[in-house]
Amino acid sequence: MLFQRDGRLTRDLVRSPGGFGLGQLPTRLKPDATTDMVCGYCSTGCGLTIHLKRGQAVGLTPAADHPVNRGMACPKGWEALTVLEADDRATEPLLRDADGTLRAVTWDTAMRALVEQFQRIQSSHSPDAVAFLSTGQMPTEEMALLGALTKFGMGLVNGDGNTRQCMATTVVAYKQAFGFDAPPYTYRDFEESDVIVLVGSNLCIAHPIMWERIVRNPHKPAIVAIDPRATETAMQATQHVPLQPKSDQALFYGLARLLIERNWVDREYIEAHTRNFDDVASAVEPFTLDRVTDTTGVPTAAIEQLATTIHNGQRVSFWWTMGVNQSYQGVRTAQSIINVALMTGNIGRPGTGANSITGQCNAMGSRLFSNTTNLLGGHEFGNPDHRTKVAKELQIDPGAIPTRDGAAYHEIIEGILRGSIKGLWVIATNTAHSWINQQHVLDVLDRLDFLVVQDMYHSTETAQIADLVLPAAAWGEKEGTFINSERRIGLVKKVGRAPGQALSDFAIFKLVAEYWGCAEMFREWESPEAVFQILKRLSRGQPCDFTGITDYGMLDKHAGIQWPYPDGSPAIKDTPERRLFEDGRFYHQDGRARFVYEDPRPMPEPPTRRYPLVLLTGRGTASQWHTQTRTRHSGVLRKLYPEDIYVEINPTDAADLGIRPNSQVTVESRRGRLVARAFVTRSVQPGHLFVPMHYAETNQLTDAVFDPYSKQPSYKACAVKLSAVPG
Ligand SMILES: Nc1nc2c(c(=O)[nH]1)N[C@H]1C(S)=C(S)[C@@H](COP(=O)(O)OP(=O)(O)OC[C@H]3O[C@@H](n4cnc5c(=O)[nH]c(N)nc54)[C@H](O)[C@@H]3O)O[C@H]1N2
Ligand SMILES: Nc1nc2c(c(=O)[nH]1)N[C@H]1C(S)=C(S)[C@@H](COP(=O)(O)OP(=O)(O)OC[C@H]3O[C@@H](n4cnc5c(=O)[nH]c(N)nc54)[C@H](O)[C@@H]3O)O[C@H]1N2
Ligand code: SF4
Ligand SMILES: [Mo]
Repeated sequence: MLFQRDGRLTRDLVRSPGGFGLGQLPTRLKPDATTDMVCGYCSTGCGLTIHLKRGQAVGLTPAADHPVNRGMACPKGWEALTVLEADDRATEPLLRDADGTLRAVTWDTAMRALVEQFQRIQSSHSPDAVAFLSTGQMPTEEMALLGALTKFGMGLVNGDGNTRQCMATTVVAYKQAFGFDAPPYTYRDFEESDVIVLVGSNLCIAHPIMWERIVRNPHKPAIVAIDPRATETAMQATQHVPLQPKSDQALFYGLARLLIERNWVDREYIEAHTRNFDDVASAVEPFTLDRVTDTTGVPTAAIEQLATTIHNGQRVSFWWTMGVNQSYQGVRTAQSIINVALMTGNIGRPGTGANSITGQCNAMGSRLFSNTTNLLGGHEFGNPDHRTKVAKELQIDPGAIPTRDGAAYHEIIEGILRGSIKGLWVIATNTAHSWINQQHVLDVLDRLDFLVVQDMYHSTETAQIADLVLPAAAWGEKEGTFINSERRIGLVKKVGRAPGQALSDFAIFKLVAEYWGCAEMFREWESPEAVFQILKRLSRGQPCDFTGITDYGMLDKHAGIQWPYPDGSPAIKDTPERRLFEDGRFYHQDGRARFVYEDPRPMPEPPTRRYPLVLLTGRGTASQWHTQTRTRHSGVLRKLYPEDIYVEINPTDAADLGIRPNSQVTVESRRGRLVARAFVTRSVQPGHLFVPMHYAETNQLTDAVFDPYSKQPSYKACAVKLSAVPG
């Protein structure tokens, strides 16, 4: 028993090791030494050396010999400990009382309220009337426990991750092309390429340490940045391709056509390792240079230059991020890039690959083990053999496993609107700021009977409208593993105590299991490391098999280990970095990768006379993280970014509208409007605006449209108008 019903925490809980926020620091750390762990912000997964005094973190430095960051860190990493100390840390459970005020309660009251409300909703509506929204920013073990608890223990079907906003497109693109969701690269590929093509990826801001790896490339690589904006990355590239938003698919079809026409493709590779080439080759025939120039706005000579650069390269790597994924046609766009990598044989060799860069520290853990879009371990809910396998490993009744995928994020939101979802549990994500078309979201969340928000701060936009706030321990206050962009499973450790009564998410899920009455099902899930062992078993025989990793100690020793690493793999020292598909075998049954084509579709909301500009959104600075709940707590970081919302405007548009630099302007879409400071800059093209996503107002403008296959929101382009604020 973890907990006494009178609300006091038992000694078991207080004394339990790293899995819980409260209590002793883990004995395996020497009290006055240093220890390495993975950073908790972006998916790069830098190693940070934590300096301890009496077992508590007192400072950090980037880990010197770490295979990922080699002694470097970005400002967020340097400041990772600072943001843990803040006045608005959630320190006790808060329950909204009859007057509508959030008041502190004991954990016992909080747990009873959660169970009572969710069970009441389930019995008066249906089990599916309660849903959850989770994250790519918790350790894999916590995500897996949440996914198993809700779906196997509490009878929920509907639960999704914020990774839907971010990685869903690539997941589908990889599954269809390769047969499994598997980013094929290792970071060394950044240093081994002679041509690096970045598509909709602003590394200098979003993944600064990956950019540093490119800077260390000794081959003087050609660097091509394909982005409508002249981003910090594009400014340092050898070629910037400033295309019109959402025209990448046409561009890559045009490139494919040109490469085929000039016989610059690798027929041998295509023959031996792929399928559907001929179909795709004829489908791209209409994408002539003139047509592609017309669609993309990129001069013919620049397209030819890009094709020539790809052809001349010996080791060409293609990398993409949100400029591709966040689109109404993201999956097919990602596959248009994969097509070009496959047809030129640029995969499975050093310095090559069709490489999607992930976003959050544990996006990859969420993709494989959150039990949302896949059944634990990259299995499928719809596959009876997979359900039987998972049930056997977990020693549960196969009937407890849902036979279908749950609703996607936007379907959950629509379910609330329709009244079919009445209870929502939001964990480590800030829906009321980050979800597309935010005004609508606030209205939707308001319709819930019961909203639970589990966060490390009580001040987030979503926590403020919750009925129940559960205070969570943060990175550095608990244990577990993250999986980074290159599939490296790395360790996070408990190097400080969580404030007040805050508990690790792991401990909160265990408590919910206890109060819900399904704790027995999770007896073996007693600590994060115990769950690591369970997940390891579940990975057996899957492409992500990591059965060769004995325990956390082994991860610690090697600064993380990339999957796959099945039982019997060679020693890590003999294969320190590994890329996929070196043998030319993909995960489809026939071992072949697939070319995929579909006609590009028109923009859902093109500019019109009333809304003549295209609004782009994305990351603003290397010092801001998403909805700013964390980064705004560091004075150092605050000095590095503009406090108030701003909009990037081309000088031509500014002059046309009589807008002076730094004056106040209004940006308005069909859904909402915001007032921002005018940042007049040539980094955006005439006809485009850019507003960073870090300010709460941004998503009042965005348009809720989605990729049909991945259901990922299209955050990056909608129609707006701009005007000067009088006076
Ligand atoms: N500092 C910082 N770093 C972060 C994050 C953060 O919040 N702050 N978040 C992390 C997360 S979760 C993610 S997902 C990544 C995101 O990393 P990125 O995807 O690199 O960042 P974004 O700025 O969202 O988008 C990248 C670029 O896409 C361009 N773009 C827009 N539309 C199009 C288009 O149609 N075609 C092309 N080719 N480009 C287009 C934008 O101009 C932008 O420069 O960053 C991670 N790293
Ligand atoms: N317009 C526009 N909107 C976008 C995007 C865009 O490019 N443009 N990008 C989208 C993308 S790619 C992403 S990934 C999303 C990100 O959107 P969100 O996930 O909403 O952003 P975060 O601010 O990272 O929210 C994470 C929350 O978890 C809390 N937290 C941190 N660690 C823990 C923990 O260990 N436990 C618990 N319980 N809580 C914790 C933080 O305090 C914070 O409130 O935004 C999306 N929204
Ligand atoms: S690049 Fe990413 S992982 Fe590295 S220190 Fe910065 S935020 Fe952390
Ligand atoms: Mo993301």
